[in-house]
Amino acid sequence: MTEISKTETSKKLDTNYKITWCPGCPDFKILEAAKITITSLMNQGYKHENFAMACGIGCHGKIFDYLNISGFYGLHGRTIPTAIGLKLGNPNLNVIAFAGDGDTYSEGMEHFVSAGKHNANVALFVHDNQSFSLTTGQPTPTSEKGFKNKIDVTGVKQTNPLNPLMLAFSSGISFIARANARDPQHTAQIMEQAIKHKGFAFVEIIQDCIVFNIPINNRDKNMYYLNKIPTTKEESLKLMQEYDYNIGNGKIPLGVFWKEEKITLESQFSQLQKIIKNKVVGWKGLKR
Ligand SMILES: Cc1ncc(C[n+]2csc(CCOP(=O)(O)OP(=O)(O)O)c2C)c(N)n1
Repeated sequence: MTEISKTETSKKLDTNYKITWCPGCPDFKILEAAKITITSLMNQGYKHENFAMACGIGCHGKIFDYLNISGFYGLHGRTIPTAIGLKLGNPNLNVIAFAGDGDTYSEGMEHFVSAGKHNANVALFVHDNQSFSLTTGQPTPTSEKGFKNKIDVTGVKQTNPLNPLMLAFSSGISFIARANARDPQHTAQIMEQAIKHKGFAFVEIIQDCIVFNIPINNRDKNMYYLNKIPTTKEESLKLMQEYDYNIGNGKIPLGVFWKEEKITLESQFSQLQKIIKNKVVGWKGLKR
């Protein structure tokens, strides 16, 4: 992927909606990374009209208004099945799901776990700010131990936060990666690999919440980049466990932790093969 600056992203991806994220929120950076990724793919021949997104409800979900691709602004917790539905509706689409950590690991947990089993060719980008931010900062499964918030003023009582990478691995998800929202160029590189992966690709994006989860902000000094994809399960699992989602505990590796080829969901439906073969895009050509 050649580096594309913020100002070089395709104007086709812009919208006129007023952005209502808090000034300084890393959601701006995730939007920037998504625009860089799609511009890069369009430069490689991918068509603008072939991209589609599904978004959850939450601060992250507002990206639906700011990124000009088709899609479905769905329900909180149902981002993954909505994305899979889009893919099965037309398997020629490059389907991206933008979800929150509350959305994915709390109310939508069962869909996340099933995603690995079905392996639809969809890329899931989770904006993980370790809190339910739109609803003013209640704890999610990845919130750090002792996280103080409005409903738990003395801090969350738990052993440890959920490690979503480990859950993805045990659910059989075929592409597992982590990125830092504050580094949109690296995030875009990971997003591009996720979209190109043939199967369900999960990218956990570490994100600050500058209003409701102050202690998690700016963990860059603990982060480092993996220079290759681990080839053994043991190596992958070891790297996934380096960071336990408690602030200040250990190094935070970024990059691709796991990648394997598996049969995809859409390739197993005989009804979809004609659409795939004829490279149909748009509703007209979808008549079966
Ligand atoms: C079915 C359903 N359950 C709950 C809600 C309430 N709700 C809306 S946004 C939100 C929090 C979103 O948190 P997260 O997914 O982590 O996204 P963030 O706002 O942090 O980006 C919740 C609980 C809802 N709108 N719909």
